[in-house]
Amino acid sequence: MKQRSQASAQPRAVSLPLDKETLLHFLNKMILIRRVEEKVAEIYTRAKAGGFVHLNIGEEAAIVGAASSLADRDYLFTSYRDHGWALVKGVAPRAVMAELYGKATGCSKGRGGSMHLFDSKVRFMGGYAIVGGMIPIATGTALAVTYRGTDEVAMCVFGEGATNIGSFHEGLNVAKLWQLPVVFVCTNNLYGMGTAVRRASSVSEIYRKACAYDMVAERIDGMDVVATRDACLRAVERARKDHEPSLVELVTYRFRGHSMADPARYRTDDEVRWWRERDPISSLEQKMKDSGMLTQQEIDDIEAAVSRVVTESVQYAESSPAPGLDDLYKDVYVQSEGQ
Ligand SMILES: Cc1ncc(C[n+]2csc(CCOP(=O)(O)OP(=O)(O)O)c2C)c(N)n1
Repeated sequence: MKQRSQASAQPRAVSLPLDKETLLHFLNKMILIRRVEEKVAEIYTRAKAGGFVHLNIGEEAAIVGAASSLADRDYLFTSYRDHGWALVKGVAPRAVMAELYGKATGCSKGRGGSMHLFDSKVRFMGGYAIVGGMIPIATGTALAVTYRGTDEVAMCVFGEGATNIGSFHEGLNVAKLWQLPVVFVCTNNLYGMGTAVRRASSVSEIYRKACAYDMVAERIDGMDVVATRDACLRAVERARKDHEPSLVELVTYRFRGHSMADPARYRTDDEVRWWRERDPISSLEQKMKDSGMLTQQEIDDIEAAVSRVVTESVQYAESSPAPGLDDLYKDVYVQSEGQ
């Protein structure tokens, strides 16, 4: 019988067993997410982007570690906190930025905005605003893969708040019962809006919930990109080769409020400081420097290259056209009369 709920309750220590090229790739992506998100915060404050905006700042290691365990042909589903996930799955930064601006060149043609990024070409399947709403859809995609007899994997990402929702339990049950190639990834950032996990969930170590479905589960330090990548790679391989679903809990922290509208007064300064000292980007930089794999000049070069990408993506979004009025009638389930 497969071992269940393998991890200890304690997140693991930061590790560095990979080659320089791979680690530089991770660092690059993490810095890209951070700088894009900072720019998004700025444009939102200047009222260039509408609706709600939820930032990934602080969660970059979880995102890069998990998404880099996927092959191009694999599917990725996530929540409204989706900018970083879209970028790592291969959605162009300019298409993400244009979507935030509501422009026709956005990855969802300007109709989705921040919470509904989507690009089926790179199998980035959204961007869902309903908490837990992506779980049945990702599970259904894994069922479709099984019917087709191909070897893709569906990764389904959600916050710990979603694990109290019915669809989480329905999804895990069916995934295990039908042996579907799906990896459930819970980014446990310890708060669902302003509510601490221990006040909302009878079990605050989320990975333990998988035992109800006899599912393999691990709890990982989601501030450690390498440990995250390793755990997700194990889960992806289990799904691909054995059609064995898993739940991976990534313990992480969002440095900002729930959304741009949230001043985050429900957390103490000490708590936020404790987590900021574990910033996933500076931790990786320091580890790489300490082991002689990275110089300050290399960091400066990455920052400069990322800065150019961010500037270009904003220029692209600013100069792109808004969707035309005719677009109102396109891509809807039922076309109106005469269309
Ligand atoms: C079904 C449903 N209930 C309530 C909400 C309102 N809501 C939006 S985000 C959120 C908190 C979710 O927290 P979590 O799943 O931990 O994700 P995080 O925002 O921390 O990434 C809630 C309750 C919603 N969008 N959908």
